[in-house]
Amino acid sequence: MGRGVVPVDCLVVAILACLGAAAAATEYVIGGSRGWTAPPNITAGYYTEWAAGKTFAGGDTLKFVWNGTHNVANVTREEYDNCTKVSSVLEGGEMLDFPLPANANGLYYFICTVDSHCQNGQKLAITVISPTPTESPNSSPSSTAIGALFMLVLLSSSIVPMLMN
Ligand SMILES: *[C@@H]1O[C@H](CO)[C@@H](O)[C@H](O)[C@H]1NC(C)=O
Ligand SMILES: *[C@@H]1O[C@H](CO)[C@@H](O)[C@H](O)[C@H]1NC(C)=O
Ligand SMILES: *[C@@H]1O[C@H](CO)[C@@H](O)[C@H](O)[C@H]1NC(C)=O
Ligand SMILES: *[C@@H]1O[C@H](CO)[C@@H](O)[C@H](O)[C@H]1NC(C)=O
Ligand SMILES: [Cu+2]
Repeated sequence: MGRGVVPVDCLVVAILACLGAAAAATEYVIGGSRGWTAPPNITAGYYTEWAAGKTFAGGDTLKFVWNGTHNVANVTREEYDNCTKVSSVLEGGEMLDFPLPANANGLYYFICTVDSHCQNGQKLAITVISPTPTESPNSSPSSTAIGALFMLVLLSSSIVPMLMN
């Protein structure tokens, strides 16, 4: 059993090192060309759909850009769910960069506290994965690694036949 497990662990470490090197500081313009806005310019759930399938890593920058009156508040899960009008907002004059700390890990929540923008869908929840996770007996880093491994296997099983044609 041990013999089977060790090579897989080595592979996982190599893949993570690869991902870490490849993922050097991406800048994400939140919401793409729509920017950071509220209905009628977006539909409810727009930012959830926008974030789906994107990988956010420590060191990346979240770039919020908007027209008109909006703000950015970095909030807790509960405040995100409740659209709580927190007093601590990041003001940016239609632009705000939020650099994710290099060791950022876990969930980050952002809302706009202007009027009922948050209730109408101007809210963003993202999962951040640090490219250099600290060693931990906790199972979440290894399930992340296994997820990455599955992705790689899926990718290579679709790329290799293409290359062989
Ligand atoms: C802001 O308005 C300008 C001019 O209409 C437009 O070109 C730009 O795309 C808008 N930006 C956002 C983030 O909506
Ligand atoms: C919708 O977006 C356009 C351009 O992107 C902008 O000019 C307009 O002010 C926005 N409308 C609202 C209600 O935010
Ligand atoms: C943003 O929220 C996270 C999670 O609650 C917190 O660790 C971090 O210090 C906050 N950053 C800023 C700039 O408010
Ligand atoms: C969120 O709403 C629930 C139910 O209305 C309330 O019990 C809770 O205190 C609220 N939390 C925050 C952080 O506003
Ligand atoms: Cu707003």
